[in-house]
Amino acid sequence: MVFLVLLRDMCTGVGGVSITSIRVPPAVENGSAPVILDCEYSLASHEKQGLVVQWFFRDHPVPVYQWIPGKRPQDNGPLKGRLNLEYRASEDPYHRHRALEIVRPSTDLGGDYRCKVATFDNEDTQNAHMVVYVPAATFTVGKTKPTISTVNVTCKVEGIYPLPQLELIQEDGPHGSRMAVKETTLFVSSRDGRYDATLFRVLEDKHLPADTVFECLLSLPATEYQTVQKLSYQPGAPVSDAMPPPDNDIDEDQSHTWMGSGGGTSIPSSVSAPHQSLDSVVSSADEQTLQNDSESTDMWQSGTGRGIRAHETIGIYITC
Ligand SMILES: *[C@@H]1O[C@H](CO)[C@@H](O)[C@H](O)[C@H]1NC(C)=O
Ligand SMILES: *[C@@H]1O[C@H](CO)[C@@H](O)[C@H](O)[C@H]1NC(C)=O
Ligand SMILES: CC(=O)N[C@H]1CO[C@H](CO)[C@@H](O)[C@@H]1O
Repeated sequence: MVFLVLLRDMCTGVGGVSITSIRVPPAVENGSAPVILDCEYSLASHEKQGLVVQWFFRDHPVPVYQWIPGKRPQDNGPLKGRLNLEYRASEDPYHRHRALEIVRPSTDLGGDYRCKVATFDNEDTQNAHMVVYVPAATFTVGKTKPTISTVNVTCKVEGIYPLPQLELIQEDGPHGSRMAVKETTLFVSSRDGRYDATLFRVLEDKHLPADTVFECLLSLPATEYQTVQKLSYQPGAPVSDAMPPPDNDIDEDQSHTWMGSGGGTSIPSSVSAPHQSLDSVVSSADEQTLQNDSESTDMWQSGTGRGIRAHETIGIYITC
């Protein structure tokens, strides 16, 4: 008995102040209602004197918030003027102003937050991340027919923050299999602190089943934000075109030509990593663009004089 009591006393003595939970909303929309970032801790009664609660933001070296019981809380740096300093997380005088209330969260206040609770003898810290996002202003999926036997499927998003993830998915008919379309090309630009992104892939009709549905999946990492746009597509000649669809012989010929020189013209059947970030897509697209020239030249030269159009087509498939 005596031993146990001793042990417990030692533990509270050694452990001291300890953060029991940090509660930060993982994602909030830009300009939304006030949010609370809370930091709960346990405190031994002998530690109450000398308690300091601080919040740090991103890599700012000085705290953006500090509270010492009995004193007024102070805001600082990027949080200056952005907090409701009257907010009370608790009526307990040693816990009262431990939390931040951000009155109007905005994108510049997204990032890592660290709560630090210190007493004369001990301290504890914990981190949490908050994303402040801007939903897409527009998000569309569209198609064009660069040639009679191909389709260019394009996902386009405008005015979103932070960098989104875009994925193109091919669905074979309403209840068919779904797979991520690989070897897509991505362009990203930014204006006014928000991103525009375009993702596309040129596919050959002969590799697509009737009633293909293309799905563009837009999401923001670390948030619940996710939205989908769909497009159905009938492979074959353009509907408005009076010409009959290309017959099978022609298809076969082209297929042989391209397979023979490129060797990789079929749609890959495996599924890409489900949520590749734009960063990695951009960089892999870049690398692949660098590769394409030499490869397509090699491929082209290993073929036997096939004219500009075939060359371009090979280029497209090898590009990514
Ligand atoms: C977030 O909203 C604020 C206004 O509340 C605005 O000034 C800012 O530009 C917005 N951020 C982005 C990235 O659009
Ligand atoms: C496919 O569409 C994208 C986006 O609209 C465009 O940038 C690209 O040039 C198009 N490619 C072809 C071969 O039509
Ligand atoms: C066929 C093709 O897409 N060629 C491009 C390959 O990448 C280079 C850049 O390294 C471009 O200049 C080519 O147009």
